[in-house]
Amino acid sequence: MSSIKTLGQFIIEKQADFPYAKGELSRLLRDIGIAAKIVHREVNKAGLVDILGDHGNQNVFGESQKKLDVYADEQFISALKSGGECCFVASEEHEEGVVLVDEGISKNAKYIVCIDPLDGSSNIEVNVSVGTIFSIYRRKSEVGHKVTEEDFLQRGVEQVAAGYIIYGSSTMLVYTTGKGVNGFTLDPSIGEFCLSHPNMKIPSSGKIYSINEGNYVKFPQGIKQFIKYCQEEDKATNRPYTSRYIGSMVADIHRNLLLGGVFIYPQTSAQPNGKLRLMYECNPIAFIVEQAGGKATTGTERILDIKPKELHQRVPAIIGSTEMVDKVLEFLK
Ligand code: P6P
Repeated sequence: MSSIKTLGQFIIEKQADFPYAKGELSRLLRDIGIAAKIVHREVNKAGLVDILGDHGNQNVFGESQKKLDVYADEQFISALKSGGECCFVASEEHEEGVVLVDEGISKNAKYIVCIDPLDGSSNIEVNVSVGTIFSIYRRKSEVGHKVTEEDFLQRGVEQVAAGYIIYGSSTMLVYTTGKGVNGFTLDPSIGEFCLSHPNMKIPSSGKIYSINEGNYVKFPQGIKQFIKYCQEEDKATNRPYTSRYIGSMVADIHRNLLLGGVFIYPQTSAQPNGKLRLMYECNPIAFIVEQAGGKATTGTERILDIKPKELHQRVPAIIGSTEMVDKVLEFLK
């Protein structure tokens, strides 16, 4: 009897955790898994086909869109549309979000998905890991009616599920439905995500700090002091901290989730709210890291408690091992 447990089998098995579940969330998670496999295929041959380079358009932030950004966005939206369980998609690639409920089959859809289809895409052409980040909410307004702002501007604590896919040396899908975190590695030989990291837990401390020190002069004083603290020799073990920064949030978070560490993208004099978006970067990652036993704060409040004001809102982020996040907060006092 094969000991392999696929994502599909796992989702069905865990459906029992939700007594009233009728399979919609399970189907939604499977839809995301399917799109992830398609994006994996293209990311893995990005160097071989004409899918690199600018798409000629710009996204809502005026950032040039890489073709793979647009391709990934199209694949996830099409999978969500055909799956029929999602009524609205808030995507980094769409200023207003994408309404699916008018698309007929999604008229009874209960779920909202916030997604960054290809995060860290500036790394694509230099063959560095990139990722997809997604967050799932239950709609507040009545099924079958127009989607309202209260549907897609919900606090992170309202998430019913969140996850990321990392397209790295292997492709992994990591997700939570609020009952722990599980990781699945894609086995291309059978085209299935297989359970490889059951019940993931982030170490309570670590030696890795991840921050773009190129912005040092613009950091708040407390962040500068934390960086200095890390750079001092660690007297007890004589083992200083290690700076590791990839510039792809999913890759930095995934490494710290496995090894312990803290990821920081603070507010700066140039970006008073930081750079990372609340709805489809910080909230889903915060849900996952908290479920794995870590902590996620802006420096002044728990990320999951923030009441969103707008779809593409940015927030500062200090996310990772609890003892390391607390150390940063000490310097910010
Ligand atoms: P910087 C990628 O563009 C991203 O949104 C995150 O994936 C990453 O952590 C961050 O921006 C990197 O930003 O300013 O350090 O290049």
